[in-house]
Amino acid sequence: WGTEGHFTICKIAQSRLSKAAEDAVKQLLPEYANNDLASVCSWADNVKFRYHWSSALHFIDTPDKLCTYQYNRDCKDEDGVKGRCVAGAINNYTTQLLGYDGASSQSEYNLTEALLFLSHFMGDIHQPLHVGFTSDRGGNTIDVHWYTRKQVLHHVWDSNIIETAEERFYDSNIDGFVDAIQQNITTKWADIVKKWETCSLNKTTCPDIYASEGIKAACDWAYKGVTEDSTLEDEYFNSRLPIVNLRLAQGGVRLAATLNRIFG
Ligand code: DCM
Ligand code: DCM
Ligand code: DCM
Ligand code: ZN
Ligand code: ZN
Repeated sequence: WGTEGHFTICKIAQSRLSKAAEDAVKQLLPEYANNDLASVCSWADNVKFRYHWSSALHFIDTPDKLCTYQYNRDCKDEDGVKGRCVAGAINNYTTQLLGYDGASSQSEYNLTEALLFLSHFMGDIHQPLHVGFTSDRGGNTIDVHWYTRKQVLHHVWDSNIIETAEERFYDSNIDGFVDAIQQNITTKWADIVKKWETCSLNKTTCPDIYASEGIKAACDWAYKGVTEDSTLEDEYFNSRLPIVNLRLAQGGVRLAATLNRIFG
């Protein structure tokens, strides 16, 4: 996601934290965040160049056209190093944060960075094209038009759908967009939110589930009907916006559920 998507997911998540998780997050956030997780939710994108090793941790490449994800088969980087993908990163930073032992504790890890990475990667794993096909790099090599503008399909899902919704329906105001999703979480989705939060086998977090849903959504909605030089406009926007809203909601709910389990 772009900054707006990550901001939305972290806003939703922080509003759902237990007291223990809220306190731990406040302790771990850098001073300049002013206790606002959403303000640093894109930090991991800003450090991709400084921390070059981290750039492979934002996505998963799955086999072309298969529309399935398997950790052992797919979670590796371009050199084939296992665990170096967004699902592996979520597991690693969750494990690091489980060692958090209160405000004065000493960890062998930088748990501030662990929190910012986990919050960002929980967002990215919910972007369908961050669990896309290998040969098109998650839609990065697919040229399309978003209305009249030249764009790549990946960026349409990272940013354009969200930005167009914000402009059209919320007066270009991100808070209105976030509020609308939060309304849906307590009404339309109230009954299934518990399922989103639940993790199999008493695990702390379940990135394999989130990634499997992601590649399914990529095939059913992101790639579907799109070819090189397609023009994507109202029909695509109106039919895909509900999927973007759902994935942002799930990302926020699951980030909160994961942090609540970590710090509970
Ligand atoms: N892992 C996972 N799903 C799998 C296999 C492993 O989530 N199908 C997790 C368990 C560990 C981490 O990934 O936390 C690294 O596992 P490994 O060292 O087995 O690759
Ligand atoms: N910073 C920090 N711990 C983090 C992230 C950032 O101490 N986990 C500090 C490093 C920089 C400043 O905040 O001095 C701004 O970081 P950035 O440019 O990465 O946003
Ligand atoms: N990306 C992806 N799958 C890939 C490569 C990149 O999902 N195989 C993501 C990471 C960024 C965006 O696409 O969000 C652009 O990546 P880059 O800057 O590496 O072109
Ligand atoms: Zn992206
Ligand atoms: Zn990212």
